[in-house]
Amino acid sequence: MSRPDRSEVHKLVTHFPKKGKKSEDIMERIISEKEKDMDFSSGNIFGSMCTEPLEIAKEVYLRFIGSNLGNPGLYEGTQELEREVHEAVASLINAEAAKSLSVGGGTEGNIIALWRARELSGKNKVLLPKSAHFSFKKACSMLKMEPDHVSLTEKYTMDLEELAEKIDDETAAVVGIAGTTEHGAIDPIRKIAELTDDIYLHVDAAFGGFVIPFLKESGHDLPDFSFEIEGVDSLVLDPHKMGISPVPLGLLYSRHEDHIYIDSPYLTGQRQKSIRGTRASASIPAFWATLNYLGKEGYKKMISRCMENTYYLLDRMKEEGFEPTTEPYMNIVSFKYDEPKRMVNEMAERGWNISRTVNPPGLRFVIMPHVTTKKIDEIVKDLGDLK
Ligand code: 0PR
Repeated sequence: MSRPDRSEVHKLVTHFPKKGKKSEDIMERIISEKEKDMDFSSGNIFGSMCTEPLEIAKEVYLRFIGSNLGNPGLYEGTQELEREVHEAVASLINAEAAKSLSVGGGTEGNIIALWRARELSGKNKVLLPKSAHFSFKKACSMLKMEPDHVSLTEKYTMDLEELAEKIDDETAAVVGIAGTTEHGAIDPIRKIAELTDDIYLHVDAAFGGFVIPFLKESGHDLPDFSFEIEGVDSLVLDPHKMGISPVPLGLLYSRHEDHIYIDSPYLTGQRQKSIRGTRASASIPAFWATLNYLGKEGYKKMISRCMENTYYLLDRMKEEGFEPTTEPYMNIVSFKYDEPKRMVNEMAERGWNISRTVNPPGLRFVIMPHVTTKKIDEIVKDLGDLK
């Protein structure tokens, strides 16, 4: 292990102020730094899975700013709202009978799911599609599990034949994705479950979990992905993505009794099941407010608008000569492009945030609720200029 050069470390340290400063001076600096951050309300962010929270969510967040469900006995009100959030979301994904846990997001949910799979099976091989988010690399590295990536079909979903060949006695878990990071593709979870029998099946629906149920209700023909499929053991979905909750908030549902926990005798709660100890919990009441404010109708409308805008972007990009990598499943769309890094950087110089895909190289757009048709017209024009 190499240590950083001490003189280098020293150069980076800002001195801790000797005396307190005036709040006006503090705020002046804070405001000037905040102005450097990109803002969802600018409409220029096309590369993020998050968006501007509702005003009511911001107000609620502030009220619960000190809330910490790592020590739940002190926060009975937060706990009650958490219980209601878990139940409400369970009803979207047929998880009424499942155990639930608030987590920091898809990453923590995926790590805990694989941890459980390893403990249950005593094995360490993980089969997952090549489209899986990089959080699984972290999970496997921490848990000393062996990832084995399954190829994708031309629709960017996991190849079932190859999966069937790879499943063996060493397999601890199979992972399916409902809404891949790069293309929004949905793996055929029902068919995957037919292959996994008694092998742990985890579904990463971090993004798609708040999209697919509402699109299905609006009449879109999308596959099942959640607990209506008997073989699904656990599923993570993130309110802080398409649930438009303030960060950080993910929800992990599991069919099994909780078998992973640590005793926490000094605290009001006697055991901890998440990776974090102290957990900033203000996003839970803030999300409770969001889902009560929008209701199913509100989410359906919001997501339908995102889909209309996705198809609007698709058409405008085609007119400009860009070819989509695949037809969009949801409000993520990418386009084949040979030099995505250059384009992402040059677009950033013009004030736009877009991201890129690796497989295949391309440009990726997430059409979140803050994106407007006016901004789509503007961004497509700039992309055309820089092509
Ligand atoms: N699973 C999937 C399918 C994801 O797309 C992501 C995140 C995760 C798990 C991990 O979720 P957390 O980062 O919440 O733990 N995908 C986004 C990405 O890496 C995360 C993101 C969010 C990136 C906001 C940028 C941003 O501004 O692209």
